[in-house]
Amino acid sequence: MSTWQPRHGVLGALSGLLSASAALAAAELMAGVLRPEAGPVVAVGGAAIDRTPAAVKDWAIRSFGTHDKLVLQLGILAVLGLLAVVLGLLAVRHRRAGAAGVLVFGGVGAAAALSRPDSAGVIDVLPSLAGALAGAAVLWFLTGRLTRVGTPVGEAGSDSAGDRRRFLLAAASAAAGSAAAGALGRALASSSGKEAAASRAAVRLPLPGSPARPLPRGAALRIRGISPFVTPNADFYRVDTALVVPKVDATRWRLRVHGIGVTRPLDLGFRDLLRRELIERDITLTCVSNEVGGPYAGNARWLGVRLADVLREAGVRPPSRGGPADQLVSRSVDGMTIGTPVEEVMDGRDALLAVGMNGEPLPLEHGFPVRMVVPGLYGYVSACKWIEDLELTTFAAYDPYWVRRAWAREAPVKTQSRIDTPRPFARPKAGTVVVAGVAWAQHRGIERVEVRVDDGPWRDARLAAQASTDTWRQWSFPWEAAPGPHTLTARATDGTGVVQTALRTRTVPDGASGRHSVVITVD
Ligand SMILES: Nc1nc2c(c(=O)[nH]1)N[C@H]1C(S)=C(S)[C@@H](COP(=O)(O)O)O[C@H]1N2
Ligand SMILES: [Mo]
Repeated sequence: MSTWQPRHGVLGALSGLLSASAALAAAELMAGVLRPEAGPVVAVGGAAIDRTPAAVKDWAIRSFGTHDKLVLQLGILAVLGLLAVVLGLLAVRHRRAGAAGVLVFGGVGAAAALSRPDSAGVIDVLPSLAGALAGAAVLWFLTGRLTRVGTPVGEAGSDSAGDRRRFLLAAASAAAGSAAAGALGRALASSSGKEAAASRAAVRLPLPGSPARPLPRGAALRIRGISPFVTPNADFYRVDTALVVPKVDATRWRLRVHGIGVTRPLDLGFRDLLRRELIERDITLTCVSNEVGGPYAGNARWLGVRLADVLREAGVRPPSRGGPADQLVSRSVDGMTIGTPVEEVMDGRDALLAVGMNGEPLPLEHGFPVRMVVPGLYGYVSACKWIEDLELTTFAAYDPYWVRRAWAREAPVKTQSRIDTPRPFARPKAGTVVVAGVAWAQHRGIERVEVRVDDGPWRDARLAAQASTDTWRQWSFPWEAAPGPHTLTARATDGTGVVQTALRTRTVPDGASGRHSVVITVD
């Protein structure tokens, strides 16, 4: 081996980075052929999400919102780049150790893929394996060239300029090869979702046998800055653990219904669902990770079949009528498990197996072809997207995904109100300022919203007409604002007379409580 020179460091680091690119590209290509979910970045990211403590998950959602997944993947790439540089530097001195290091990281990717709840078994090892071999080979090859670059003139076999050219040529080939393989892998991965998109485009949603009640006049206020009564699909919040949106072909979709107390197990296809009586309902969905005043709530017009009817057809009785199962566990194609009380699903509320959202088939991100929606319960205990299995069991016998991660077994939505306008730190002019927002207490309804300015008395806001107790309700409060800094606070009272508590709690384990305040300055 030649004497070490500073530029060996630079070229070693470059070799490491090229090796990592080759590894990722080969893995993406293999994943594109087999299963996009098994690509190492997605697998490691997914495994990281699975192992994320509730508080960290919460922090990520709070800090990065819907970009949490992008941030996670960029973080993984950054760590990988750093490790690649280290391995490249190591390989300059110890070629074998460098290449072996790459293989070890391939092992980490493979283990991560195998550990995912939706793992397809050994084939999920192949992308990381292909990546590890390609990466190790590139590192081995490049650092082999490198040891000759810069050999002092006069030593046997030296041809410094020629060797450097050969190294750079090899490096450029590795880079070009990786780019090509990576692009091909990406193209294959995106075409793997084509059947799902095509089957969605082919869906003709039947008219509901039981349409949603027409919106009462005055249920949708038109106030600048307020959340619209119906959240357009494109603006509807998205919270899930899927780094790659599951692409389900509706023509091949099946839903099994089985478990204790099921006397007639069912196996339904998408057409079977569409042939049943469909009901259409306005229901507000909220996430347990929503902070007081946060954005993870949305209201949509859902179309679907009554989940209780399907369960009854399978022979299921609720616990109050002697049924042995108190928990309904829904499973998605991506391995999510969600536990819902059978009693609530069958108590007459509009629990749905939804196929439509605001007049179109479910968007892929919101669970196409079928998801659950249950009024009154947070999404993580009710709203399984990309559903494929319903199992009747007990709370004692089984803990679903989030319950194993410190969240509560049962989680009814807490009464909340949110000030949409004015925004925090706004500077409205003195005079009439319209304070407005939304309040929700699904399945109990909103009876009253009050607003307080600074430490003044609580005063009634005007409520929009109530569309249903399962939806949020808009409210407004015309305020004669005097110049200076002010704190606006809102509180709601639900249909059972319970006033939104001032007691602040964190989102873990069963949803944030407390009142939303906004600080502004009136000019
Ligand atoms: N398959 C699957 N379904 C899921 C989740 C998930 O991670 N995977 N997240 C749940 C949570 S926590 C919420 S709040 C709702 C959010 O639904 P949305 O993304 O359509 O708003 O979906 C629920 N259903
Ligand atoms: Mo959620």
